[in-house]
Amino acid sequence: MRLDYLTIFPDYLAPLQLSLPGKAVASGLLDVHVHDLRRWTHDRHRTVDDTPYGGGAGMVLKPEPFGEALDELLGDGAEGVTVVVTTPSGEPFTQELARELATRDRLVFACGRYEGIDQRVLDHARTTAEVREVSIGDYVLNGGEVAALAITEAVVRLLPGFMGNAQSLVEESHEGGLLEHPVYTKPASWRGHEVPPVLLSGDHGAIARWRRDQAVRRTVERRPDLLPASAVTGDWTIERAVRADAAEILTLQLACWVREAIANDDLSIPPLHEDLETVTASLADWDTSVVRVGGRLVGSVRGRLDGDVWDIGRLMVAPDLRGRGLGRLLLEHVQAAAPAGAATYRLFTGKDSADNLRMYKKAGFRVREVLDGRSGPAVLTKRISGR
Ligand code: 6GU
Repeated sequence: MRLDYLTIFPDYLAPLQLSLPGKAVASGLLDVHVHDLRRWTHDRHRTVDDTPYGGGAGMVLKPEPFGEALDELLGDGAEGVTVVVTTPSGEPFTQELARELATRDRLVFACGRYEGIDQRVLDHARTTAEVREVSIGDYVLNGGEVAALAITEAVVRLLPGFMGNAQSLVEESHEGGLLEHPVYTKPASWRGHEVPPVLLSGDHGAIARWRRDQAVRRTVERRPDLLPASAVTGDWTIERAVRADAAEILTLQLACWVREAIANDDLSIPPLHEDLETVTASLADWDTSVVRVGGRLVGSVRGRLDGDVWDIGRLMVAPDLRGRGLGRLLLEHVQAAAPAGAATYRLFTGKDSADNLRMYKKAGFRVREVLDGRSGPAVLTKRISGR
């Protein structure tokens, strides 16, 4: 892959010669060219900027130097070339965009400075090449050079032959849609802090479940925006229930448990017989969460500690939104909410509620017993990993 950088601070890009990209250059995988934008100026002062039309603070990078530079670098044929313009007003740089850019033959980075580059430079470049205006996050840097370095590193490490270990690429944060689980190495005990025992157990299944659990926990806590928003259409929120939610919870509960009653041929199940007062009172006893999509309450779940057991109950999803991962999301959410004292998750469902049983088993729950009564109910439990 060929990489070109247009900048007024070429020295800023010196790190490209170091470490991993440096090695890739040495091996011929990368062909790196850093260009001083002032090479394409023609005046004595080598001017690259001017005041903005329409007024305002700061300076704008003039069109002529960038225009001539891109003419020279792109030529006529810009097939397989993407011009990456680094700017805080660009589209967000993500792992997905890194993967896309890694497929290109050549990237030309135009590093912005000041208030930005005259827009006509980008409009004109779009007539011959793909142009992507890209931002690396919601903060403002003085210039796009550091952003160009960050983008370069994320892209180049995806090139075939660049990383020794392809599996380590797959396991990393963002490739699986979740943040990465915490990692540990020897010694097993350090300054009174222990490595979670499950990692020393040699039980690969238990280790995989624990890691997945930790990844979900971290994601719920730090990056709820990464959780499967695609599961539902439109904006959704998951929040702790308040008293004002009780009426909607009751309505949803009735809608959901009629189906349960039919599946299990049992009209006696408690959720069908509660009134508003009971539901309102339960909000004080349980840690209840509700999901809203476009303002509508479409799902709920609750958890409560009983000794060292985290009891999970009333997991419900509006009938018209089933099958979109909302139930799974709620289940992950309520598990992540278990307090430190909890060692086991426990929940109940009808012994003939096939969909529920399937989801719970997939999430690592196992049926412990089936209680007396027409609908079962089945008691499912799951050990909380690492405890
Ligand atoms: Cl790409 N450039 C600048 N100047 N600031 C930024 C950025 C880029 N991404 C986030 N902040």
